[in-house]
Amino acid sequence: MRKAVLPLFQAIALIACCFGIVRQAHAQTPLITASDGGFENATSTLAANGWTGVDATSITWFTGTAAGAATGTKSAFVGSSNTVYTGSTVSVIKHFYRDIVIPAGATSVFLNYKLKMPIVDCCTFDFFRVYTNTTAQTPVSGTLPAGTQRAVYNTPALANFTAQPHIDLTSLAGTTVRLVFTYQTDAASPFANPAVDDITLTYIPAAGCTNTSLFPGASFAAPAPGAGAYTIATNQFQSEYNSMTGAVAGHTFSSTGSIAGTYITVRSGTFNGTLVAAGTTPLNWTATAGGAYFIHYNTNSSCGTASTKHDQYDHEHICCCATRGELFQCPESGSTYQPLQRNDRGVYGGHLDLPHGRSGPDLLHQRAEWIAADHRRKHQQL
Ligand SMILES: [Ca+2]
Ligand SMILES: [Ca+2]
Repeated sequence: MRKAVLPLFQAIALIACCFGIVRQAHAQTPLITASDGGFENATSTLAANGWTGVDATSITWFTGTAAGAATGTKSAFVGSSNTVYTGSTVSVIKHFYRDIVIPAGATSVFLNYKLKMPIVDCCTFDFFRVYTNTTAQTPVSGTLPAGTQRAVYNTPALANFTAQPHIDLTSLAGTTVRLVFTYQTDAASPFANPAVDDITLTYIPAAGCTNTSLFPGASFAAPAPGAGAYTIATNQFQSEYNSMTGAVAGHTFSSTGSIAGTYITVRSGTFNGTLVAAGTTPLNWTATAGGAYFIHYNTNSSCGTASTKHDQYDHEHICCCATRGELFQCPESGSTYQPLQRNDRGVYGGHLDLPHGRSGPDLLHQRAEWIAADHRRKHQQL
């Protein structure tokens, strides 16, 4: 018999809209192609490599061969054109950026790049900076980005492209990050001249979990677009899965659990089938094909479970005897427990009635010599 549980846990599937964002699982998946991150496109512009430049007025960011390369023949560099690599003699703040979707549940999300800066203006004058903005924070020429600074470089001079410490962006999984690379100078010599190459952003996809206990026991039909939130269960364990049928290819769902941090895994076809998506509630995912989907709930990405506590009871009658001072757990229904040797006075019966909804194992640390549970009726939510 499946136990009911407190706190009540709601599992909800909601049709949201109809676009696909799901990626499949492979180790060390790149989110920027080597060509884009290495500025190797045949056309030497930021745009041709998938980046957006802010303020094309020199001195600003260009791409091409002028600053050399860590890999290939090209890089991004500050200059007066895509063939002239030079620092700014006036005070500027110039950026280039791109937006990247980091899949929900992604782990080890690392940004790496190689920096060259043969001229520096130590220590509070000229800088190379890396920011992460939200997509609502558009970089502006002359102003530092509004997001979070992840790295700053000022000194010592880097004569060649040099790998910089990786930046951990795992906390941004499930969001769209705007990577911003910024050049900032004063108007005085020396005139720092950063160049960047081999920008990579990689992650390890969520592995997902596979529970083996189906609850509720019956499948439910995928809610229709616009139907609003569908409550699957109000007493779901974080060790179970649901069975949803009739999903329409291309429909996007938002699966949620009412306990913060609940880790949700969606599989297709069978309960242990192909991983569709995994991540912390709320998890947005897309039915890439029509059919059945299986939604698993766990306490964390390590597939932790929670299902043994907080049993809920309507009523409980316990034969209780002479007391003699020992703390013990309430026995299971039908079992007996003898914390101390029974004394000669023997049993004198009695009932201890627990109020509705009280948690037996947590409350029944009674003092008694001998105890036997004679009836325990569990309160089932469904
Ligand atoms: Ca390159
Ligand atoms: Ca300077």
